[in-house]
Amino acid sequence: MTGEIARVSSKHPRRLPSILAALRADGCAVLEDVFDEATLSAIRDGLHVGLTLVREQAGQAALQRTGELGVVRAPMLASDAFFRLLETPELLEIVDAMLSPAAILHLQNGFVLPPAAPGDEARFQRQFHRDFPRVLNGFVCSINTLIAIDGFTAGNGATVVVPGSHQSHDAPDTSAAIPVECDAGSVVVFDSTLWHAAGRNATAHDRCAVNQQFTHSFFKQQLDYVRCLGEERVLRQPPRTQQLLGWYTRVPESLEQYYREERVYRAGQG
Ligand SMILES: O=C(O)CCC(=O)C(=O)O
Repeated sequence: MTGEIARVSSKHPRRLPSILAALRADGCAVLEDVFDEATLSAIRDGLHVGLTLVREQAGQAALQRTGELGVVRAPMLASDAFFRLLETPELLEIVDAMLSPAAILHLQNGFVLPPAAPGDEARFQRQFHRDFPRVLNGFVCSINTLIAIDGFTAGNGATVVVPGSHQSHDAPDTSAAIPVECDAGSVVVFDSTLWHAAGRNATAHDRCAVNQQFTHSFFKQQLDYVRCLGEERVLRQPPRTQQLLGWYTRVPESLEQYYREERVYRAGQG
């Protein structure tokens, strides 16, 4: 463990080996300068549409009860800009190397972290947790790519991580946690067994981020994206995105589907 978070430019020719080495050593790294301002602005707009959509579908009371105010689940329902995030080569090469080209999207969530208010600590996002809380003998099951839509600073609630706390059965000493500060458009890449939390947003502005978690294709997704988004939306995407959304790992729902010539899952999904 190095105790510091590695920062690697997305333009660097050896960015991939550097990110992989940092993920193994510290469980976390920052890939800088991945998304441009036009993309960030489209995502920011989409997050606000998504917040309204989630509020309409789940209801304010349910969001309050589950500590999910400000969390936009399935933002692809709100804007196609979120599908484009899944086409980012600099992120896909990390998914390929850490998991496999057959990996799937476990979740894509938007986070609109508001200025701190009393009782905020109850938000799930603010409590130290692991996004994949299972340690399987060092086997990497899942990785996260957390996109800073606004710059992350210690003051606006940058994600805090405990470097080196990944792939361990024991909860770490969270006093060793450090904020991952980075510019808007950077991506915090981490092993999903790493302990982390959203920081406290002491500014007067929302801090926006998008979390994308990827797993091997034999784990269940957080949401059944094919059904949630609808087949028509999924089929409009490029093949790799269809793969990520789970199109090729659907479970046959009938004998008719099971015996169909064109299967709903592909053999050899690793
Ligand atoms: O919003 C953050 O900084 C942390 C997000 C989070 O809790 C997560 O990625 O699971």
